[in-house]
Amino acid sequence: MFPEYLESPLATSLVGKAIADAVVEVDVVDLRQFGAGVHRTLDDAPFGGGAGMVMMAEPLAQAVESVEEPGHRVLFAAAGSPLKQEDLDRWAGIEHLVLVCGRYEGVDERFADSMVDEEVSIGDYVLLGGEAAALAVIEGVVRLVPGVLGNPESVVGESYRDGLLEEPQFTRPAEWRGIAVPDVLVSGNHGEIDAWRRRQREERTRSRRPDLWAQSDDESSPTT
Ligand code: 6SD
Repeated sequence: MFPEYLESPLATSLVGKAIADAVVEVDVVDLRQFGAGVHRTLDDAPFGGGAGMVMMAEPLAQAVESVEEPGHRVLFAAAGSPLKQEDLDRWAGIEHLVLVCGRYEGVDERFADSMVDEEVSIGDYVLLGGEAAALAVIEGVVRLVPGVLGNPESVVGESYRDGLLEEPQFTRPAEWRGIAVPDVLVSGNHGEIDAWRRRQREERTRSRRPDLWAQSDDESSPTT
């Protein structure tokens, strides 16, 4: 419903460069052109009553069908299954993705059931529409496309390497507003640095993401 919402993110930084270099292509479809009647209406009141409006199935169906290359269809909804890095890894290997962005209280379930392959949520909070979620997916997928990032080593789902969170990072100056960087990082001892980083990742994961920690290999190993 708001194609302009996507403009600047799609023109900025590495996503903008990937599109400019034709490494990826993103076509934005304005739902309004498929709206009903002279007002190009996209929504109607919910059957059964209740507050808010629901997006009608037919304009969404026509918008999806207007896409020339058939693709894997993803719909964003707070009630979708939680989006994971492995979904992005999988989608990065698919030639054509169709990302459907609803607004209002949601979309007619018949559209979701008959024309969508996967319904996903980018987190347990409520947005106004799917556009921000689509942008998150575009960033997460585009960075996996070969040639987009300079260094392919940084592409291996690094935040979820071994199922652990990343360690804290520091750069110059070595002392900032009276706060020094951890001594070990300026020690030059790479064995100790590696061990420190591993411990930091484990501690962070345990305290910040007990859900990830419970699934990690470390958690279940007898040495920790
Ligand atoms: C009706 C939407 C589409 C409204 C959403 C997705 C997540 N994770 N939270 N909220 C959302 C998506 C909300 O259009």
